[in-house]
Formats: sequence, C-alpha cells, structure tokens
Amino acid sequence: MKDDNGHFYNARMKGIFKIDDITSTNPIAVGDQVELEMENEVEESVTITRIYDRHNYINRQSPKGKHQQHIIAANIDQSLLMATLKEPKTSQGFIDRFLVASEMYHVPSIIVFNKADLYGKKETQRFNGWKEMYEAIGYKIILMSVNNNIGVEEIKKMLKEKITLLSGHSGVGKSSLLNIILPDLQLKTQDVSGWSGKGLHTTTFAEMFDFPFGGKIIDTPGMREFGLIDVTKQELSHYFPEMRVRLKNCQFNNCLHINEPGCAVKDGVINGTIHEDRYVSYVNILESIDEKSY
Ligand SMILES: Nc1nc2c(ncn2[C@@H]2O[C@H](COP(=O)(O)OP(=O)(O)O)[C@@H](O)[C@H]2O)c(=O)[nH]1
Ligand SMILES: [Mg+2]
Ligand SMILES: [Zn+2]
Repeated sequence: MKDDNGHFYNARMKGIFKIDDITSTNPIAVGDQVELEMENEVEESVTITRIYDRHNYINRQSPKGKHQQHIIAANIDQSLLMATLKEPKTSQGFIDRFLVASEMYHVPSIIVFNKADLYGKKETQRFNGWKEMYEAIGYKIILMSVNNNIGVEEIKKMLKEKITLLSGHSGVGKSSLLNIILPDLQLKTQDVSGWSGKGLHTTTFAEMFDFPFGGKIIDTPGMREFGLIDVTKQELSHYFPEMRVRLKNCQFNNCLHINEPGCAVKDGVINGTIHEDRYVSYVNILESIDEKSY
C-alpha cells in the first residue's frame, strides 16, 4: 500500500467490503483509492477502512468459479495493448477481443506494434493495413521498436499523467518498454528464442509503477487478455464502434447481423464502410459466446 507521498505501508483489510453488486475473490485491486487508519507506526502497518467508488474496473472470471470475478485493476484512464507482427505474431482475433473488452469497460485503447526493427515488407504492409483499418474506427495505432528507439517518445507522451493498463502476449516487449522508461526498474525480460506460442507467465499479480514524468502504468504479467465475462450475443455488436453507429438501422432490433434481412451491419460490410476482417472477428467472437453459454 502506497500513500500520496510515495511511502509504502503494510496494509490489512478490516470488515467486509461489498463492491458494486459482484462477488469478487479479491476485494481490492491495483489502482484503488482507499482510506487508511494507522495501526502501528513503528511497524508501518495500516488498516484499510474504506475503498472509494471506482469509475471503472477491469475484471476476469476467477479460476474459483463461473460466478466469481477477479478484479485486475481499477480506475484506469486507458489501456495499451502491445502487439507484434513478428516473434511472436499477434492475431487480429486477439486484438479485436481486447478492443471489445476495452469497450465493455469504457476504457479507451491504444495499440502499439513493437519490434518494428524486425518487420520486412510483408509485416510493414500488414501494419499499414491495420493502422488504416483501426484508425478509421477511432483507435490509436503506433509503430514502435524498443531496441531501435522508434516511437518510444510518442508512447511516453501518451502515458504522461494517465493511469494505463498494459497488456499483450508474453514476449512482445512489455518489460523491455518499462525498463527503458523506468530506468531504475530492471524487470526481467524474457528470451523468446525458444518461443512456444504460449509463453511463460512468471507472476499473476498486477503491479503498478509510477513514471518520473507523471502517470502510472499497471503491468499484468499473468493476464493474456481480458476475459469477455459478461458479454451476451445480443450485446456484442455494441462493442464494435463501427457497428454500434449502424445498429438502429437494422430492420430487427434483436438483429445479430448474420442472416437477418434488412441488416445495416451487413450492408456496411458490402459497401465497405465496415471492414470485412472486423466483421469476421465479430462472427468468431459471437460463435465463441455460443460455446460458453452451452
Ligand atoms: N527485435 C526486437 N526485440 C525486442 C524489442 N523489444 C523487446 N524485444 C525482445 O523481446 C523479448 C521479450 O521481451 P520482454 O520485454 O520480456 O517481453 P514481455 O514478455 O512482453 O515483457 C526480449 O528478448 C527482448 O529483448 C524490439 O523492439 N525489437
Ligand atoms: Mg515481461
Ligand atoms: Zn443487423
């Protein structure tokens, strides 16, 4: 537990905290603002007596059960997804699931493509295509190379004075980025030469770091992606901004945009205002929701 002056204490919880209406396996998360009572000044221990209302939080289903949730972080200003087009390759499906989750949590997102130094013609073309596709929807896309110092200053500017949740597959360069913008940190980076496609998870807890230039970043080493916990088939298209603006023009108000007549989303795909690849992601996620509820 850290106070406003940057001093650390051992903290204990007192009483039972009911947060929103969800059952959570961890009542307090990184990013929470709390009220403290000093317990023992010599031992520097405090008791948490109150958790302030969160303006948002990121959660996922707890391994303990379907109806339990695990809060990963609270009070986030933005989320930064780190992706790579080589070593390892991030799939569009992964990016789109991340964006859906960010929309659900009302957290604006930035996608940064790292390891630009490794990109050849094919990867550069793919990057340019995705940049155009995502920026047309309103997401910010940045090209970066931690190794060659490309795009790092741009990222720093975006992180200044904000609380940012950092995510992305293991091996994409998250620790490497934190190490160059937080020089005292020295996080262990991982050798990806033996890349298995799954990656190693060393920690499961979220950790928050302060920038010397203002702002904080939350690293979530154990989290591959946000869980799509509460999204229903019916809601899904609301979390695709380019679909959301067209929903009211569908003939049926419960349209899932698959086979229904008079579907404004499918019209959008046909006339090119909705990117076909985004529609494919939509259908894939829709089908995965089916499997889960069964
Ligand atoms: N070629 C290249 N390798 C990088 C870059 N950034 C990080 N790496 C390497 O990618 C590997 C994984 O990086 P790491 O920071 O541990 O990834 P994390 O799992 O996301 O924290 C390490 O071997 C890094 O040296 C980059 O911009 N270019
Ligand atoms: Mg790491
Ligand atoms: Zn429709």
